[in-house]
Amino acid sequence: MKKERIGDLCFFGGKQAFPNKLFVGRPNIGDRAFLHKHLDDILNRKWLTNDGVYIARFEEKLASYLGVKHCIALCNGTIALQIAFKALELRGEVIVPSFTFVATAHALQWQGIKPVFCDVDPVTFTLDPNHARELITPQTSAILGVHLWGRGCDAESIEKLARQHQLRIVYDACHAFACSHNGQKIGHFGDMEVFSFHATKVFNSFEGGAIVTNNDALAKRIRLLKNFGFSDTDQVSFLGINGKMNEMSAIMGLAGLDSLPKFLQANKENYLAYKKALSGIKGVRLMEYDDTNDYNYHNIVLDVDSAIAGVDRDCIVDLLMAEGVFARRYFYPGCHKMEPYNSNPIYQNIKLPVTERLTTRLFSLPTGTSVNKGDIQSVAEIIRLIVDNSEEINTRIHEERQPATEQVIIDESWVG
Ligand code: T4K
Repeated sequence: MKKERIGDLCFFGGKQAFPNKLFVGRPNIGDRAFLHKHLDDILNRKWLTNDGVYIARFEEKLASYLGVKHCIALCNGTIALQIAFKALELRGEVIVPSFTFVATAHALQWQGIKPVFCDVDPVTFTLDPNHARELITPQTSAILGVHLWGRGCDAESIEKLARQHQLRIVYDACHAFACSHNGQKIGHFGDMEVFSFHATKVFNSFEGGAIVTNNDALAKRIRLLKNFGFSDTDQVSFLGINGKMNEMSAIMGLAGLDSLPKFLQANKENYLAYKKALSGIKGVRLMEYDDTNDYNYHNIVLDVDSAIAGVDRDCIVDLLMAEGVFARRYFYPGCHKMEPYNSNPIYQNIKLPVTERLTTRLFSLPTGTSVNKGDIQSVAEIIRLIVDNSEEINTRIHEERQPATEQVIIDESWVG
């Protein structure tokens, strides 16, 4: 049923639009017959992890898809980042955007490396090389860029800066599988790039990740690092960890990779459907992808200018949540405002104006193979209704406002 007046909104007593809920990050799942067949094979052969045949096949397929020399499959993106830092022997300080998922910063901190938070470019939302330049100190060992939501960092300026100061470069490419930058596939930039194949990514291996590099020596070191440092049976060469992917994850990854064209197509169609359905809503702008590169369109990110829309981002998110649309305020409030950074005196006076502006304005909407065009139309209609009636909504919300986000989260009907 189309919602036409404020009273139709669930927050104000109307019927919920999506009783079955719509989630950001709903997994895209590949061919089930393939999965079942190969799961049986894994069980029959009784080889479950530790460089099994499916892991090797997954790595080969990934390397070939990306056109990189080496791909090492790992248990998740966070451990992959940490292994990347260890392989490069990073220490001291690493420059990293605050506007990212907290795993990017935590992976540094977990290794005793100080994340030095950098602002982002207001257009691409990726690390601002000019600000990065100001943050370089004698302790800086690397720049860690994030290809946020699949849009590539300014790799050319970062490369130049790193060369001038003899810094290593790592890219967190967890959002950027199947994307390109200046005509080059993501995966080829910096010393190495790190992907995530978490359930919420464009394709997944349940949990999983990979490091890709064109550097032979680094690849060799990463392979040792992910397996406790074993260089031979009973022979440990240095401090390693258990970062291995397992066979079950590898077949999930293989199934996802085979279905990737289908996932990319669904995402692109959803993006275009959102674009059409949201057009003309004042103060609400869909994040753009230019035509010159490949994107996975896996993130539907909206920017709310409250001065024009008449309502703020949080109001729209609360009203959508009440409708069963689990929109997310990625990446609020920014890593520097999260623990352990926020209360650490060394982070007290940092100024990241672009990051701080974006964290109050952006939010993500559901997409992927679980979302259909009718869903998109309904979500956009709800947003349009909110903005068209912003004045009255603001008045009523102040009277009726409950913490809607919390209410919905503790409502367990959506779990399972
Ligand atoms: N770098 C960047 C830039 C990243 O974005 C990430 C991860 C990493 C590094 C680290 O990579 P991994 O170590 O995770 O491989 C989720 C994911 O857990 C996380 O992987 C992802 N980024 C991040 C952006 O999103 P949360 O805290 O938002 O997760 P959660 O549990 O709230 O779920 C997100 C949404 O997905 C919900 O709407 C529910 C839905 N969902 C989730 C799962 C797991 C499903 O529908 N089904 C599922 O199975 O972090």
